Amino acid sequence: MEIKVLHQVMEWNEDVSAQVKKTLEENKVCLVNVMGSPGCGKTSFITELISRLREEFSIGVIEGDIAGQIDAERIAALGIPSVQLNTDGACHIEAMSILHILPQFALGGLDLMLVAYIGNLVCPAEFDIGENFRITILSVPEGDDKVKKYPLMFTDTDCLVLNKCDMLPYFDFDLQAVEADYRAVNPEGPLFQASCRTGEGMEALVGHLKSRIRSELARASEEAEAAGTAEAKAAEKA
Ligand SMILES: Nc1nc2c(ncn2[C@@H]2O[C@H](COP(=O)(O)OP(=O)(O)O)[C@@H](O)[C@H]2O)c(=O)[nH]1
Ligand SMILES: [Mg+2]
Repeated sequence: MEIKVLHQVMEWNEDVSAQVKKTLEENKVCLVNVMGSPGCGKTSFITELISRLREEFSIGVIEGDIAGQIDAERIAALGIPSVQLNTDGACHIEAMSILHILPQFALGGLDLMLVAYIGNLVCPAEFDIGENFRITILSVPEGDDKVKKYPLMFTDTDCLVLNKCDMLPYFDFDLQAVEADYRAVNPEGPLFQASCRTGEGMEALVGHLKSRIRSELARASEEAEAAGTAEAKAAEKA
């Protein structure tokens, strides 16, 4: 029996993600999507990033979870504006949800929006939420076979963080195998070993992210300037 494959939702999502991108660009905000399994350390990682990036960037956080507001509370306790997105059972975030949430922030004053995606290794890779770039976190206790089993999460990402490296002595986790599997699906993607618990590896990782965020913000400024010049020219001609 032939099975119909429908693409409508994805197309609709892409259209809305373009609106998210436009809103972010107009406000010169860089959106970073942090993805990974439940418990891999997304919120811990965001907390680490906040403490290491807040001097340079003004930060907002969208915490995606199926239910509850524990994580948004963790972020708000740091004095960072945060919104909890509850998907009420859905395992992915729609770009439309991000578009609705963005006006909750004073976007004009923000540089960086961090999104903690719903904990999941299957769906997140398939949904473009208008992000500038993606980080996938894989933590040591999850096992070293995850890149092989869920390749899309590691293909469609701009950076892989191996978190909880402080746990390496206690698990049979083959770092070299994970790196080889990652290279097979994402030959150019940077890979960082880190621990949100000990801070190990965070400096190199944060250095990489800082320069990536800076270049995204510089590009948004250039594009806004170019759009302003084009508008001024059009007004001159009129
Ligand atoms: N040992 C260790 N535990 C960590 C590390 N990062 C996070 N955790 C712990 O892992 C658990 C889940 O972290 P959380 O940030 O809530 O994960 P999330 O569900 O992906 O947001 C918490 O108990 C954290 O304290 C790490 O690098 N090492
Ligand atoms: Mg969390």
